[in-house]
Amino acid sequence: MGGEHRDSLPHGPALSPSRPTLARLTALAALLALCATACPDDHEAGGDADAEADGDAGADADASGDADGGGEVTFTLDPIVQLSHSPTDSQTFLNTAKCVAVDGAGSVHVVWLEVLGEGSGSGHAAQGQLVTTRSTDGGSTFAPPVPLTAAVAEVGVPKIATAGTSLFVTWHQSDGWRVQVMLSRSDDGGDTWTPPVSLGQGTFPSIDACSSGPGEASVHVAWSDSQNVENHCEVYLANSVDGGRTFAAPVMVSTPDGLSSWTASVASWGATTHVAWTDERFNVDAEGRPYDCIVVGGGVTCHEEVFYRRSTDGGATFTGPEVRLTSDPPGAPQWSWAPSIVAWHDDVHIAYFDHRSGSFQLYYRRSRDAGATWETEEDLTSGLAPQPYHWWRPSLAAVADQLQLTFWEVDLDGGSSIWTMSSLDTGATWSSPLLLSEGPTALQPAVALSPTGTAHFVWYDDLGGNDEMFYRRLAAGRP
Ligand SMILES: [Ca+2]
Ligand SMILES: [Ca+2]
Ligand SMILES: [Ca+2]
Repeated sequence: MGGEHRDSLPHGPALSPSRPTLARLTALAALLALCATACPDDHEAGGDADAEADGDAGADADASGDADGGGEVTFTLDPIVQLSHSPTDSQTFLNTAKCVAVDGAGSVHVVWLEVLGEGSGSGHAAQGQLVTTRSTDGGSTFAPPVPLTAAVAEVGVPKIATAGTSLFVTWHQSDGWRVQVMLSRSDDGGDTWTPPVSLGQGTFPSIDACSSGPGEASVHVAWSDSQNVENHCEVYLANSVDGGRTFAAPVMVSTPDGLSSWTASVASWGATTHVAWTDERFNVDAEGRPYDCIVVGGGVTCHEEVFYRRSTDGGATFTGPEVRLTSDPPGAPQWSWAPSIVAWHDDVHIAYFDHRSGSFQLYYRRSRDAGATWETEEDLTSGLAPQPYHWWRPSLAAVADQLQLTFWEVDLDGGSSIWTMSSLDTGATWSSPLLLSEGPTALQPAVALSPTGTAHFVWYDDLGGNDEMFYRRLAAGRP
């Protein structure tokens, strides 16, 4: 079954003495998160600093006489760089947030989990250590990995966002009784990190950050948690308006309706905060009865829908409707999993994978009005030939008109490989998939974009013995 056995998703029940590990979804696994790195000042400042990035990212069909020198973007795929060389499994997980980010100085930062003791599901270790590495030359070379934490019990994979030269890393870990969403910050480009603080109870956080001025940044962390509402997950969001120094108490984003809402993904731009997630409210089993994969703990009827909700006051309140983005026929749901959401000004982009056609395919929707309305869904992969066994876990990044999507292909013979697709016209059209990985079982990719359009990909792969982290750059050039 290819990568499926390596991608079981633990959800968010409480850790307690009677339940020492996270429960596991044993059937088709589920997700991975993307969190945008959209930051108005950061990205626009970056673009201004690089005059070559001034032209439209899209192809310029009549470049002749183009005074600004704009023209068709060319991409160069650089060699793969191995980031980890550890005897333990080096992993990331979940497309709903990113493990790679580019800061305002152009440095590339990557975070992952070293699995010191196996956990009960992907993306979580009974004993683990978070590590990070960075490149200060735009991804050409990376420093040796350094620890972000000591060895921690019951810990999840880290995710990262940047605003200016500030870095924010979030993950979950047990305090011995409950699972907490943690955050650590660096205000010096990764030289030093603050001691981790808890933002609230929950698991598998997604994060985005935006700078609104020197020394100012808003930070948004979304997650799902079953420890506050009885036996099911809802989506929560914690916000900071002081560069991550303090966070307001978490607000609930999804409806506490007794049916789970999980795999949260967050993106923000200005005062608008976008949250997407997977929701059980229309799920039914084979007999048509309500079915909640979080409550039941998996099974073959994890047939969710993707939902979206926005806040127009920086995440403080969610008063607008919850928007259903996928719609299977009533009584016949199919898997719709793990949204990845990003925002650039009023453009909001979301990708997810869905089993409605009989295999997992990738789908995309966009909003051009900051999430007020959504355009028709686009099927990105089912028309491709030949078809793999599945396409899994799309992760998006956006800079201006350029979108970068990464995901993995589960082969019919059980291998897996990492791919990317580009859009240079704000998601109107997409390139053919480009193969990025070379190893046998590459999994769980994430992507970040530089202001110039250069894409930075990371994933992990087992090259014999244990998993290692890999990086590859798709460098953008303009005439
Ligand atoms: Ca390793
Ligand atoms: Ca709910
Ligand atoms: Ca569905």
